[in-house]
Amino acid sequence: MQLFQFPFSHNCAKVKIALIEKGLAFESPVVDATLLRSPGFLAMNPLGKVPLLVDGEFAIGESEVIVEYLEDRYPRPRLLPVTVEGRARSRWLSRFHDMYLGPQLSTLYFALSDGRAGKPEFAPEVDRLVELVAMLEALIDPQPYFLGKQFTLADAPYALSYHFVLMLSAAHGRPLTEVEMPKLARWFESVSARPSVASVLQAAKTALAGG
Ligand SMILES: N[C@@H](CCC(=O)N[C@@H](CS)C(=O)NCC(=O)O)C(=O)O
Repeated sequence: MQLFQFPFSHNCAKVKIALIEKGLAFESPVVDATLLRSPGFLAMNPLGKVPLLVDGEFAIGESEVIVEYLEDRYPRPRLLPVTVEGRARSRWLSRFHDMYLGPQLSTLYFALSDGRAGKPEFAPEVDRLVELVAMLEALIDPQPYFLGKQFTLADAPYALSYHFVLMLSAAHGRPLTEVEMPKLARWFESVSARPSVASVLQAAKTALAGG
C-alpha cells in the first residue's frame, strides 16, 4: 500500500494514524509540488492533493473517505463504534474537524508563513479559532478517548491538530492552554501516549522544524 502524504498535514496524519492502528504496512513516496501536478498523479487524483491512498489497483483520495475505506476493507481492529449512535457521533466529530477546525488551523498556518501573525486585521481569524476550540470543549467528554474507552476514528484527526492549536494560538499572540481547553488537554495526555500518535507527531514536528 502507498500513502502519498505530507508529514505536517493534519489530513494526512489522520490517515497514517488509522493505518498504524490497523497494523497495515505502507510506503510513503516523497511528495512535492511537481509530483502533485504530474500527469501520473493527476490521473489518480485530479485535485492534485494529498492524502491519496493506493491499495493495489485502487486509488482513493479525501482523508475521511480513505479512513472509512480502511475501516470497510480491513475491519480489525475496529476504529468505528458498534452502535449507530456511536458511529454517527464519530462522523460528527470528524466532520467538525475537517470542515471547521482544520481549515481554520490552515488559515492561521498560512498567515504565519506569510508574516501576517499578530496583525490587527487578522484578529477575527484568531477569535474564530478560540471560538471553535470552546465549541469542541462543549462537544466532548473524554473517557479517556472522545467516544469512550476505545480509540476511534473520531480521535485520529485531532491528534496533530491539537499540536497546531497550541503552536498557532501562541504564534498569533492568543496562547490557548489547558485552562481554556481542560478536556482536550486531558484527552491529549491519553492519545499522545499511543505509539501511532506519538510516531506521527514526531514526524510532523521534525518536518515543521525543517528536518
Ligand atoms: N479535504 C481534503 C483536503 C486535502 C488537502 O487540502 N490537502 C493539502 C495538504 S493538507 C494539499 O494536498 N495541498 C497541496 C495543494 O493543494 O497543492 C482531505 O481531507 O483530504
